Amino acid sequence: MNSGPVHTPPRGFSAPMYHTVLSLGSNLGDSEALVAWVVANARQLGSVKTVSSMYSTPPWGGVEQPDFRNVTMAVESEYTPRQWLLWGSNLEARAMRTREVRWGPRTLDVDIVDIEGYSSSDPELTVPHPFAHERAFVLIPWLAAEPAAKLKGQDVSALVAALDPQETVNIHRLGL
Ligand code: A4P
Ligand code: MG
Repeated sequence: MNSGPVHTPPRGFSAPMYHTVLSLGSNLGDSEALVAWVVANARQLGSVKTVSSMYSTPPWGGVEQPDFRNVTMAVESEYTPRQWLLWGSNLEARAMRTREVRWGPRTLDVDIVDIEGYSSSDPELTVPHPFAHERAFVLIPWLAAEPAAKLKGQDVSALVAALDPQETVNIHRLGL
């Protein structure tokens, strides 16, 4: 029986790396600090590839509420899609996130936008995120972070170009 360290994988074995795009949002509490805290948490995992600036975005979805702060970031790690989902919901809980209104105000929202080479229609984890392609608050920061990004085979730059100007005119990049 081998009594060597159990944390070392067998030689030649390597877990798959997932390139995962996450959208972070907040419009309650200290939104900028909360979003920055999530980015810092991901950095601690050593998995952040690229992070957009912070953006101020008008609410999407028809609920009257304050503007959001949004960041889109790309991470690459051995975390599985479910582990990222769990990671995000854990941070949402620590930010005292409550769920009263769908698409309503929140201290923190961590959504999985897309995972390269992976798709799922499970309601618990739908990938790509079903509304990502039409959400300026996701696409504009994503394009800034990853200019060559694609979503469902389409260039994110083309999706941004196709957005209704009324949806984008009040989106502002903050110097953060
Ligand atoms: N779930 C399924 N797929 C995913 C995924 N790809 N990423 C499940 C994350 N979660 C996913 O989410 C409900 C359930 O979705 C979770 O249990 C998870 O297992 P939720 O966050 O509890 O509910 P919600 O956020 O109220 O609904 P939903 O549909 O997730 O809303 P969104 O899509 O998060 O949108 N406007 C601006 N400008 N900026 C924003 O950030 N955010 C929203 C919320 C609305 N308007 C916004 C913004
Ligand atoms: Mg959500």
